[in-house]
Amino acid sequence: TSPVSPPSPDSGEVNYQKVYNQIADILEDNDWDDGSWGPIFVRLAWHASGTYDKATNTGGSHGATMRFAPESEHAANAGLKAARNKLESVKTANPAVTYSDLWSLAGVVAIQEMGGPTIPWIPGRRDAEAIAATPDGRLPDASLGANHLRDIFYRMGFDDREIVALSGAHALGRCHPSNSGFDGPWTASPTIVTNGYFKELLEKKWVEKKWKGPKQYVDKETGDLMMLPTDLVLIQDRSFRPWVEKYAADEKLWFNDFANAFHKLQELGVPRNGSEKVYYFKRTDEQ
Ligand code: DDH
Repeated sequence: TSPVSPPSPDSGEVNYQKVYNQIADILEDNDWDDGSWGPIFVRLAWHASGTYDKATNTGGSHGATMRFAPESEHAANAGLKAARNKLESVKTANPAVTYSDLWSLAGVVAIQEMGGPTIPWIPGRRDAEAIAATPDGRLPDASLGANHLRDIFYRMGFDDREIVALSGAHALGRCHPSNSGFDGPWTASPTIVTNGYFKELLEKKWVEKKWKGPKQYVDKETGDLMMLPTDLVLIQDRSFRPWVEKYAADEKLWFNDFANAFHKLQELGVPRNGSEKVYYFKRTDEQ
């Protein structure tokens, strides 16, 4: 039997728009990074869900097993403890909301509040014990190439178009030497969801950064922006590149594809029967 119990039917007792608003309220607390917890909340939701393997139906956002070692100690998850801790106040205020729903919802809140598309969201994830954690190595390694990207994302059930669409999340946030070894933001507006990642990929000249750290690229002109080796793969690979071009030219198309792919990512491995209520949250500035 699975160590993850099936979800309870949504009893309607939790007002998820209220929980959304509570997460939105803490997004710009303190002086986190570029002034927002948004990017790291998106990364938490992604790393909690991106462990999914469709062949064995293991991993995924159901379980929130990143609460426990060894998953919390996996190199890919370095730095995410800050995001998990930051969300504790919302968990305390809403004990009926599972960690796995909370982390997933926090990613949705962050994307919407930072100006991104509406992400349809469904509650009902159950938390699991450490035994349900997946082995290390299921998340992508930034130093590798196109084959690796396909191995990782096809394993979850994504295609090339969805790989490129999801990668556009790197418009947000930055790399931290203390977490990943890499350094710098991908765009000049790291707390706003835009198609800027695709534009920068195509428009800037990317040169290898001269430093002692891991191999990464910086824009030749200013040296202020960065790309990982896996980011550059998207303009080098014949099948990925047309999607980079389309998304750079058409932000609406990217918003649409990103919303679908991020929703799909959040649903991977979550048992559903099709009767669940789908939430479309209002942004705080629309209420
Ligand atoms: Fe990413 N990402 N990511 N990423 N990611 C990092 C930061 C952020 C890779 C590596 C890194 C996605 C795909 C990939 C975000 C969202 C998403 C960092 C830096 C590395 C390294 C971490 C640090 O130093 O703090 C690689 C490799 C891939 C890939 O091969 C495809 C996807 C699919 C998403 C998504 O959300 C859908 C976000 C947001 C950040 C910024 C975090 C922050 O603290 O800022």
